[in-house]
Amino acid sequence: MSGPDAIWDVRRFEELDSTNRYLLDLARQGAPERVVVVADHQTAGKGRLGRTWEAPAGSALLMSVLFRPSLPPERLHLVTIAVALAAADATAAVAGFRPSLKWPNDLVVDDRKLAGILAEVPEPGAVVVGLGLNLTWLDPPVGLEQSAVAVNQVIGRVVDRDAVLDAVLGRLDQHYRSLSVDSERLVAAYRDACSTIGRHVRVDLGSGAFRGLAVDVTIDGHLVVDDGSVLRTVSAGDVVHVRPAGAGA
Ligand code: BT5
Repeated sequence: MSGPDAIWDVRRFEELDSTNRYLLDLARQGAPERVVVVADHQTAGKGRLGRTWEAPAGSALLMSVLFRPSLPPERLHLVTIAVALAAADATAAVAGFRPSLKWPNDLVVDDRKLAGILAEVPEPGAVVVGLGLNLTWLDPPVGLEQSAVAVNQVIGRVVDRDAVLDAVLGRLDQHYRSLSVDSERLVAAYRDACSTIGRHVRVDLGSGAFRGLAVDVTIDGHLVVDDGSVLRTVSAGDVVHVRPAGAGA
């Protein structure tokens, strides 16, 4: 066998509640890494922090991948970074434009969200990373008209979902391998693609929020924000790109 299916165990479904939920259960039953679950439709797609992921049937690439990386827990975010880079590379290869990456986990086009990524840990040493990439919308889901975008809206034509899936898996194989041999190079590629660096941001930590200038991403994939007095390293949280204080509307 050749192509990505030789190195990924891809399992396709018409409908699941959530590809992440399904693969989390498989992981707890001992599934090996590189199992990939793809669904045409999710009835309960998950975002982070209990939020939902909306995707009309057949409109998106909805996939989850199981990894069992040799990484300490504080470096697990690097796997999400590998998936984000692979998704951006695949979009460039198949659709001809390159979305930027908004820390920690979004692919964006002009600040509109094209894709989201959800990483969940089913058991120590394992991580399931889910990707939802908007491909074909007639109309955006209600409520997302201003904040989200799909590939066909950007390029005016429809791309083939399986071509995007194959491209994601091909690039992901390279990025995931480079994680163990040269994670500095992976993070350097992420920094180049990351539109959060250099932006004024509001960081919501759950326990509180602060504003500052995003200045870097660490070798563990964490965001460094200058809050005006100190550099703060953010390992998890919600980030909003904002206008600098004092800037006009
Ligand atoms: C994410 O959460 O961005 C992670 C999304 C991961 C979805 C994939 S699909 C395959 C796999 N299986 C799952 O069950 N999930 C993963 P977060 O950063 O919390 O963003 C969620 C927010 O994005 C929502 O509250 C909405 O505001 C918005 N949103 C929902 N659907 C969207 C869409 N299709 N496109 C853009 N934004 C969306």
